[in-house]
Amino acid sequence: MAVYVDDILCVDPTWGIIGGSLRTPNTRDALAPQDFLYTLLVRSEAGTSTRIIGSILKVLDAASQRQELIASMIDPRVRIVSLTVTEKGYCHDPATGEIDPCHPEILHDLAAPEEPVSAPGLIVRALELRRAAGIAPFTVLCCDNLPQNGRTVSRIVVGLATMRDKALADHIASAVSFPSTMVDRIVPATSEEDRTLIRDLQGVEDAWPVVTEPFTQWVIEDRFPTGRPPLEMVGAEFVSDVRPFELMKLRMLNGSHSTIAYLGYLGGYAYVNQAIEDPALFKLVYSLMTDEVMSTLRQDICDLGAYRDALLERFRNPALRHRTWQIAMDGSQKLPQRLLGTIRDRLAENLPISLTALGVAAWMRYVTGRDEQGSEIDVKDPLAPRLRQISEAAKGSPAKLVDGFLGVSEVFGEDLPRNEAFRVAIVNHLTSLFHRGALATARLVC
Ligand code: CS2
Repeated sequence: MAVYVDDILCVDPTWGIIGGSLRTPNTRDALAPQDFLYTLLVRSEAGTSTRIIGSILKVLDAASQRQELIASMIDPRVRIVSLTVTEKGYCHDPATGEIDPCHPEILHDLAAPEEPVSAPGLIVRALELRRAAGIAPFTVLCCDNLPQNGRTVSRIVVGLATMRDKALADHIASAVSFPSTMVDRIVPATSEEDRTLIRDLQGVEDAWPVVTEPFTQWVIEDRFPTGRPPLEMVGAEFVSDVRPFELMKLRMLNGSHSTIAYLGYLGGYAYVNQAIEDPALFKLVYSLMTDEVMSTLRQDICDLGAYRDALLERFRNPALRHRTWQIAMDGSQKLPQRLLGTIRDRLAENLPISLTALGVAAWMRYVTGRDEQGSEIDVKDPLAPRLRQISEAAKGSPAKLVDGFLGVSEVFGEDLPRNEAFRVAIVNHLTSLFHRGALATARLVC
């Protein structure tokens, strides 16, 4: 978004971004001394280009600058509040898309609505204050990898407001726009090597450069009642229904990404571009998209074969050091939209699910927290403690592990655990992953 808005500044300098960090002050502390400017490094086999991004006016740390952040959110000049808080930032049940009323941050925000700590809590509070002051609401623009992300966030925000004040909830439901979007650009987490590269290339210290790929795609529902930047002038696509684009991206790119991440990490590959060079993993991901995912998508929005081939090229990008461990994070929040949606659609048609089921089994193998050499895996996931308990209770039995994990309804819902074809496929793959390992299993399946 910062790049798109930076591009717009040439034609319309009245726009800008105020960032809000909910988790840590690190980005603010890094960018404040450099006027919130940062270097964008666009890297591929063809080389590296750099540019300075100047669209961020400031970044506020929610923990220590909460009231300043809320004050910014109720400023009438602020027309859009966008969200890139990752799948786990919505305090919701990934299987149903509904708010989790027992989430610690939701419990906090219900008890202290004027000091919200969650993204939904901040949005409800700001909309409440705008309503009280007679200021038109902002548009809420979700840019995270959630299914029907605008509608999902609308249900979460209205759900929280309903638990506080029915009239406020009705106001939000009727007056606030939550357009859906599909955002696609691979952006590995910034590393020390990136900072060193800037120093070598530009001779400057940049505390938080951002490395990415040349490819970018942003598809947005055009529902901005209080205005928006002319993003179509800088490459964004406005459509009436994002859903087909979102399904294609979440299931083709992100479903493959998660499968590569778990099998690649377990197979000893630290980076995506290394894993995709493994013939077995390349063939597996190619077949997963071709033989299982593509049949669940609308065939008319683009040449899906060409889209698949372009994705594989993007995964191969040797200039991006995208860690399999980074993508493997938060799998409990990602699996439903990345792999389980495809599986449900195919089970409904009595179609094979072997390849997508392997992605799910690889996640289960990964979250046991032990790799194939017996070393500990640093599993980052909001449900990690619970997943660890299930793993310990299973005492190494693949069937017990599967039954334990399938019981996590936030991930698998109520239907999949009852589907015997799904369960058997997962048990067989997980047994193979334990006995043969990830790469041998990938070779066997394809
Ligand atoms: C990745 C995504 O970390 C992950 O889960 O799969 O961040 C992916 O890089 C983006 O969705 C690409 O658009």
